[in-house]
Amino acid sequence: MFDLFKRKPAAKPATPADPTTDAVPKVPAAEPIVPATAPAPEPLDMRTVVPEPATSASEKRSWRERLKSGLGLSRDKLSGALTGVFRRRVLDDAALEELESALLMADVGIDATAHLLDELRVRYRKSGGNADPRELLRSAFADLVRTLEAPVAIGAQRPFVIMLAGVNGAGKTTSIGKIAKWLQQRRLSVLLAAGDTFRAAAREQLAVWGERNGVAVIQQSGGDPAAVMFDALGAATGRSIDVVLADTAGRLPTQAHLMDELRKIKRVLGKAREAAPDEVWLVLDANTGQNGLAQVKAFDAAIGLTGLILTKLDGSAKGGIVAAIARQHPVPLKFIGVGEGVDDLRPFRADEFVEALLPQEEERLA
Ligand SMILES: Nc1nc2c(ncn2[C@@H]2O[C@H](COP(=O)(O)OP(=O)(O)OP(=O)(O)O)[C@@H](O)[C@H]2O)c(=O)[nH]1
Ligand SMILES: [Mg+2]
Repeated sequence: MFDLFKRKPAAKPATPADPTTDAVPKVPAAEPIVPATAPAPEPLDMRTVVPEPATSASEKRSWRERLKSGLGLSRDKLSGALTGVFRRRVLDDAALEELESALLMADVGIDATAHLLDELRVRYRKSGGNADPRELLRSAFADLVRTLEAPVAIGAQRPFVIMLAGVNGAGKTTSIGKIAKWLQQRRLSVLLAAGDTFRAAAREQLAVWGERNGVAVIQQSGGDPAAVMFDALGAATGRSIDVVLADTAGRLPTQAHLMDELRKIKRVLGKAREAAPDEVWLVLDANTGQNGLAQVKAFDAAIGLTGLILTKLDGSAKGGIVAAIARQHPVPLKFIGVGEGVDDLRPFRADEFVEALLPQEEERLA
């Protein structure tokens, strides 16, 4: 179905003398990127949900197991603090107090904690005082974080451009490597744009991922990251690539000049292909906990986020941050990462997540 939307290989688009200026590059009329005979493009808001390849039951189980072990620290912190509540099975004031401190400790945040406690009170009352607090918490938590669930969709535009940003060391480059493989497994061709031009090591790191997956990497030593992006989109168009993953250098939202550079990268992508980038994702390290929320707000204000990737859940007890984001600054959570392996990054599914974070009693005791 993706072939329907592919552009025919076109001549490499003309590159302006200085692609990093804001001059709009001109495509010669004689060499249109989309030939006149090409099928009419689908409306821009048409979204194509990336299909799941046939996965064996054992593969599914293995992801659930990795997710479960990845969320172990967060689960121990949350469930450990709640054993008394769960054992007594009564939601009285003392239980609500215990719940409050457990949720705050697990980085759920003040706002989401208050919301969850309200929900628990209402649901408990509705049940006539019969409901199990553990089940109530599971369902209220799942309902809250489900609001962040959104399928990864590759629209009709080619090349479809996903730009990634985030603070230093959040996991951008490794996530790109993992997502490249994930997309290839779904029969989408991928090209990587090495927008981190500052460090040779950063380019090499992306090149290694490219090599591992047999994916082209467009890079430049030094120079302007926006120029790399422009070249990458030209190359992707010429090669009929489905998806360009654009890596950027890590930066703090307080570094105004670097945030300006990010805006410029985004602008230049839009000049290389109309309305690009199609997605702008922030990569968040789960260890940053509540500070991650500040990052979401700042990057969203600067470049308009369409998605999040939450990495390193395996090394952190702060999985509750997902609830805080859902409550305070919701942005679709596209992928979650629970390890350094290539298969340790998968789309976020609320039910799976809650199952791993707050398992049912029988499973926990198993
Ligand atoms: N345990 C664990 N480690 C991860 C995960 N995701 C990334 N990492 C590790 O985090 C480290 C930093 O990852 P990078 O991908 O280089 O981070 P980056 O955001 O590209 O860093 P800069 O480009 O320097 O800003 C690497 O050692 C990764 O292997 C994860 O989900 N779990
Ligand atoms: Mg990097």
